[in-house]
Amino acid sequence: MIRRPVVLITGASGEIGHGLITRLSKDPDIAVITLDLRPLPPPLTPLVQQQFLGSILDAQMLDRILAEYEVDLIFHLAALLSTRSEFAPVTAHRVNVEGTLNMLDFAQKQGESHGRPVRFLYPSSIAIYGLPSLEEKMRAGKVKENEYTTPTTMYGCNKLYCEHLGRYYGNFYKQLAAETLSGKVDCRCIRFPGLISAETIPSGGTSDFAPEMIHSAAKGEPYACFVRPDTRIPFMAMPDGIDALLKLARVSRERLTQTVYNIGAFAPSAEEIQKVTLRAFPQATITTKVDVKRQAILDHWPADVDDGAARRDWGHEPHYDFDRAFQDYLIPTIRQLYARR
Ligand code: AKB
Repeated sequence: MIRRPVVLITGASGEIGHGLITRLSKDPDIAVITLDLRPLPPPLTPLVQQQFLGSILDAQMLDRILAEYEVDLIFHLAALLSTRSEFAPVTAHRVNVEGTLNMLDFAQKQGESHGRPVRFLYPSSIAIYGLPSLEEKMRAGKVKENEYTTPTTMYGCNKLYCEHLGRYYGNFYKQLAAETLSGKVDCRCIRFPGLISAETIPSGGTSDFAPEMIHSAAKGEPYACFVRPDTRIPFMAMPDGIDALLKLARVSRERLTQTVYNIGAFAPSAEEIQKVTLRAFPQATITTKVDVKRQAILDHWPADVDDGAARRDWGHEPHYDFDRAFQDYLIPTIRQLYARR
């Protein structure tokens, strides 16, 4: 039996999956299969070859995919985000760590069976950082990949550990075995900032205050922002996040000097986001009602990231800065979205 070559996306029904499937579908040479607990939104269904409805924790499901398809590229997007993970840390660990281990093992088996390294794209997060205090956060400015890697959330711990698992599978997997088995998984991690999509609203994250504020304003719903106006973390427009994943997936291994890359675009304060949102939607009502516990999580995340390595090694270059993200992408696309509803 000949297995069919495909790209696999886990967690495909989430925000990144939405944009990624749309982009990949423009390439007629790429066939995509997906694995998620939730079905894809109907407009995306015709864009993929097959949807597997199920869990990354289901070994039988993964064996079925292994038997039917030859996978060279995996975008492992399935995860429980930072806020949700704090309410169910053990479940978060199961999904974020055991699930990722299952997917790395799936990639290893794929690589062993077809003989080529499987590219494994892993979205990590700025949640892996843990700045000790607000003063230090302000002093640190743009943090490098190897600085302040002391996360304070279950999600951050999970993501940091899985970056290491990816590096282990790529370079040291079963290093004491007689035959060399490492090198079958080519893991590439991006530490994402908060992502803002004009088409979808996130859920379960702590950076959600920005997209929630913008979408509420566009819908004409009042919004109580759960962070202080001076809260600053890096953000990126979704199309640039998708671009980064695709760029890193395509670049040849020789160009990469590290497994894990920061990527940045802009780093506004909550107050600055509120100002541009109000300029675009003057009727909006935006107030502040600080949730001290979620605020504490954000106060440990960096004000910005140093993405010099990503720019040098594989040409990361976001198209949208703060003004362009609003003027050219968020405002027009969101207006259209809610006008249609
Ligand atoms: C979250 O807030 O949990 C995510 C992230 C920054 O990884 N958006």
